[in-house]
Amino acid sequence: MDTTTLPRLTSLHQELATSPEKFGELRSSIDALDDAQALRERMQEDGYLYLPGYLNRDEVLAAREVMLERLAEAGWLDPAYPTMEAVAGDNDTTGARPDLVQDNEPLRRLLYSGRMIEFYTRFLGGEVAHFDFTWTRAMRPDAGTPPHCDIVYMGRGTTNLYTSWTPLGDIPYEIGGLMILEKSHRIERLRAGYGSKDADEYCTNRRQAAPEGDGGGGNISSGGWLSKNPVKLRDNLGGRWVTTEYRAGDLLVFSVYTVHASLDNHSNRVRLSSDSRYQLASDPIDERWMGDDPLGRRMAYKRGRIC
Ligand SMILES: O=C(O)CCC(=O)C(=O)O
Ligand SMILES: [Fe+2]
Repeated sequence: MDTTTLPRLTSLHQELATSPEKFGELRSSIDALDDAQALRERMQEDGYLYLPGYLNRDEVLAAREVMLERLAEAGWLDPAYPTMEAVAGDNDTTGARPDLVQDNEPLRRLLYSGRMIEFYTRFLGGEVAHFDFTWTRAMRPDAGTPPHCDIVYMGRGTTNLYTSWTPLGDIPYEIGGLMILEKSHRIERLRAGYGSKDADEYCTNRRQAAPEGDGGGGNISSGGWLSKNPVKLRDNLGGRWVTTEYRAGDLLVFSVYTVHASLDNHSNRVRLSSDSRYQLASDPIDERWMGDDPLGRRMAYKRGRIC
């Protein structure tokens, strides 16, 4: 990769070093698509599979359209531009918008039937189940998502569990897509430490024990994040941050132990993407993300323990 032509890349406002030992492009696994064993070996080696153009671009754009019409109605977009351009309006709301999958048939079809399920059936080697909850995101021009592993939010079922991160539109560097810390799923001390925690557990023996809210309470940092500093984190753990300029139709799949984060959005547009989760139907599933209203029931899953 010719890193001399890259724009300035930041994550959480920190400038990423783009020297070849610290930064690179995602490796495409589209050549291994028909070979389940090769796909598993790549996942084992790198912690992710990048499948550019694997999904149907028109289906992705149909899902995008439903989302953007809804954001336009809610006043999130600048009405001076065509809705499909997703130019951000004059407000500061951002982040998770789980409502954008509701009554969005094109998005449901994209994520939970057809090519997506065909991929997982081959990759996992059996009947596939998915979480009912879908994380849909509308990220305005602002900071990205801090580094984390998904296991801390969804580790109460099988750990043979994978995330699909699906760009719902073209996401060049300036809009800021997902980045993966290559091979981080194999770092033993990370798996045994942070990777063994649960964002919904809190420490009953600590004064700041706080069952409310999103993580914290002595067990794990608030929000469940591994770090708020992607540059220092890479310096400590080694490896490269890898990412790309995504196109609608691309698919990125990664394990629940793989460290990931996102680039900041330096454009004037809203970044649309979704993350959804898949496993074997025969494996135990994390009940927190099943049913109609997982966020509403979140408090019921808080667990206290002595740390
Ligand atoms: O899209 C993002 O900024 C974060 C996505 C993420 O954390 C995930 O797909 O698990
Ligand atoms: Fe994540």
